[in-house]
Amino acid sequence: AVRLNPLDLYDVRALLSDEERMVQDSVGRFVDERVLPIIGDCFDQARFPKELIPEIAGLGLLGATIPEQYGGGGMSGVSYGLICQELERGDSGLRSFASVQSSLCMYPIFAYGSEEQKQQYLPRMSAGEVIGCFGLTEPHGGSDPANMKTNAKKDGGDWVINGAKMWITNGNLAHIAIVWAQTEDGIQGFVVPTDTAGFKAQEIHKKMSLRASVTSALFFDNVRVPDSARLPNVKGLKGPLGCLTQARYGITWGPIGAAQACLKEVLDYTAERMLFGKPLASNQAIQLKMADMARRITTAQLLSLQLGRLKDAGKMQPTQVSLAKWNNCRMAIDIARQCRDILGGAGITTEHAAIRHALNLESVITYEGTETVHELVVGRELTGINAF
Ligand code: TGC
Ligand code: FAD
Repeated sequence: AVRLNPLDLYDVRALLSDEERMVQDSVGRFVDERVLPIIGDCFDQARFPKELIPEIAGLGLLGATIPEQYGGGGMSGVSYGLICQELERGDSGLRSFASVQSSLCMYPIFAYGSEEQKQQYLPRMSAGEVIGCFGLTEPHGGSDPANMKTNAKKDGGDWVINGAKMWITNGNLAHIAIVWAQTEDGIQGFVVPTDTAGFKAQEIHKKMSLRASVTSALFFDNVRVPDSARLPNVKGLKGPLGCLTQARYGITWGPIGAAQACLKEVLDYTAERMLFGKPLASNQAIQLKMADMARRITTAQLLSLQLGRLKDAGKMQPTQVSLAKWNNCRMAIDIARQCRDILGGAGITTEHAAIRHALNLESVITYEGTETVHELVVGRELTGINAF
């Protein structure tokens, strides 16, 4: 009989185009050769591996779906998903870096920006020369971004921004921040260079999750920007929520990679580990757990692939993204925790990947809409009743 790939039992790879397979392979090689050897130490040291940015950019992973005329990769949504999956097989922090740069910073400039803004920023962001961060969440409650306190007031031809943002990925790395602020005309977005007077980024320490990623608080004290910094083509909460849909789509793929890394690790480990005179893998209780992991990974792969096909056909709906974000994050965190358990004591250090993935996924299941937020989005779709 044909031996199936334990990490792809349904041969989802056969459903990909040649280009999509090539993208997956090139990112996969990069992760195997350049990320896996260092990432455990980066996590221990709470260090984002900045030195990899030029290679990540060189592989075309920043702004992969942005048209080539702006320096992007012009790739399909499915290719972007595979990039997220492979990067997160390495570490959720690395995928977060790429998600924020591509979906939360380049996307709004592309979708809502002026022609000048697109030309000024997108090619250099794709080259990794300009790094962005995305400021939506505020300290008093991220799930309800409509209750935004950060404001921008018109002053002559300028805007003056005051307020604060919390939990901002790439905050202390970024050259520009996409800042969402309340104005007389509703919520609007601004491209704020981080060296503008009155802008301050303060790194958040003591994190037990996403340690190989930079997370910051942002403060705006009379930050003055010209009107040309405003994203002119969107007003209202649908601006930032539209970016979240793009990023959440990628995040449905990422945790598949994390879960695959964990399953692979325990398949190898339990084949070698001898207990009660036989390999741990021959134990029914262990096989049941690993079979269940393969079932859940397979389901998640098919969910994300169909979501990607809908996206590429221009038919993807936010509720469909919510369902997959919820399912796939829950799948991966459960698997990572179980794998940690199967590794026994060896599972508690970063010599093995499971605990690092499990801890990272605590952030992934919370950011970009908590699990509860996504459940309630699906509930609202089913019932027509808004339960928030
Ligand atoms: P509602 O007032 O009904 O809608 C406002 C307008 O937005 C439109 N809309 C969307 N558009 C695009 N994509 C979506 N997902 C959309 N959801 C809603 C909507 O049609 C409406 O448009 P219009 O023209 O009628 O004005 O708002 P709502 O009731 O849908 O929203 C409620 C809720 C709770 C779902 C929303 O506030 C929410 O999603 N909260 C969670 C906030 C969140 O996810 N924050 C994430 C911050 S960024 C981050 O975490 C980055 S992590 C780093 C990394 O990615 O690695
Ligand atoms: P809260 O909104 O206070 O939620 C607290 C709890 O209440 C949660 O369990 C939630 O599910 C629950 N809850 C909320 N509303 C309801 C309800 N109606 N019914 C029932 N339960 C409810 N944000 C950015 O803007 N940019 C970034 O780059 C970014 N990066 C991040 C990186 C990391 C590592 C982390 C941890 C967060 C990041 N975030 C970012 C913020 C993230 O999006 C928020 O943490 C998230 O949206 C939740 O907001 P909160 O933390 O304020 O929790």
